[in-house]
Amino acid sequence: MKTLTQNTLLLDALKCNNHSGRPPVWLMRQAGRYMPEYRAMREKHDFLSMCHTPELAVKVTLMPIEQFDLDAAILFSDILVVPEALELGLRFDEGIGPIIERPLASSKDILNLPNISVKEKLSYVSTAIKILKQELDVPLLGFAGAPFTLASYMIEGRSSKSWSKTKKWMFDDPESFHQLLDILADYTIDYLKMQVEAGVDAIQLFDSWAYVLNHDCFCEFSLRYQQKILNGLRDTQIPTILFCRGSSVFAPLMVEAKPSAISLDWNADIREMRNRIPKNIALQGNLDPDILLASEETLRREVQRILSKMRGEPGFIFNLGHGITPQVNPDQVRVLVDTVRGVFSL
Ligand code: 1CP
Repeated sequence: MKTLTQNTLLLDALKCNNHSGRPPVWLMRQAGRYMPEYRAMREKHDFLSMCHTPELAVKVTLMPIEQFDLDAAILFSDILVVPEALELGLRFDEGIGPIIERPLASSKDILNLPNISVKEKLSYVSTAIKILKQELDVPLLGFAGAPFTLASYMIEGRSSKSWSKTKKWMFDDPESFHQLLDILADYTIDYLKMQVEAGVDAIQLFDSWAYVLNHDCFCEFSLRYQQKILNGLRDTQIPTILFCRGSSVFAPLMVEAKPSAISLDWNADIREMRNRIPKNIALQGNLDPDILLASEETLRREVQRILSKMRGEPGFIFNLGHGITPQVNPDQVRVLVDTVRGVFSL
């Protein structure tokens, strides 16, 4: 049994203090449907049972760590366990994705949200983290969804292209929308503090749908609550990563929330971003996830391209701009990781 985190590359990079000569590498959705072992487990268990059962969540979290030389693990769970804990009903339908069974229809529904103890309702997450910390020799990332993204699912009831119900509510009744975001921010602080107490080494906050917002609404309805959460965690000293889709546009604003790192999509030139974002904030990401579908040679070349743009940067974490897609061949993940680790060089 291992009890020490021996590989500190990720934590060093989050402090902008990685002088090892190569960046740490981990991948969003590194445990997922592209892995045959994951699909085999999904034949026996539904997705939510896997999240709810610590032994299964631990097994899935470890799957990519056992196969690839990744420098960090990310807890296997989902951002939507928070709305589930708020008793809105959650299921995942094949081919559709998440369904919130009792979405919020009006401001009255906010008042009817139950007053819950996150520690009690989501204690299975804490149990999984404690087991993982005994097993891992790389840092463990915890995570949560940011309030705007959680509110979007809670209002729409499912994934949407436009999130128009959410935006209509936000524009027509900003006061109650803020009330909802504020409640979600408080629960998220409790949830992430619980993860920190259980032993995670860093956390990532996902505001996946913030990119549907215009500049001013991003500041008012997304960034303000990211900032509230990071401020609420400040006394724990946990390193934090902020992820938004659309981060190319919003990254310079996200600096205000003072995260340890900002996770970039693939639309920006990471070198140019490095010049714009203060040097005490690390950068993560930037590889187009679809490059994993291209030939091995092209993949290696594109990984090298980012590596050479960021050579010598003490605050850089290699990652994709968003999660791995189910069609990816796991051999390509090995090629990516090996290229970052310097096993291949052109
Ligand atoms: O087996 C299956 O069918 C489930 C597929 C799956 C997986 C593997 C879902 C359903 N969630 C997850 C795991 C997951 N989700 C992780 C685990 C850690 C990792 O390996 O990265 C994390 C961090 C998430 C976070 C998450 N869930 C986000 C934020 C990140 C992002 O992708 O933008 C969001 C938006 C969700 C909601 C969600 N969960 C699953 C689906 C299909 C969706 C909907 C996505 C959408 O609306 O398009």
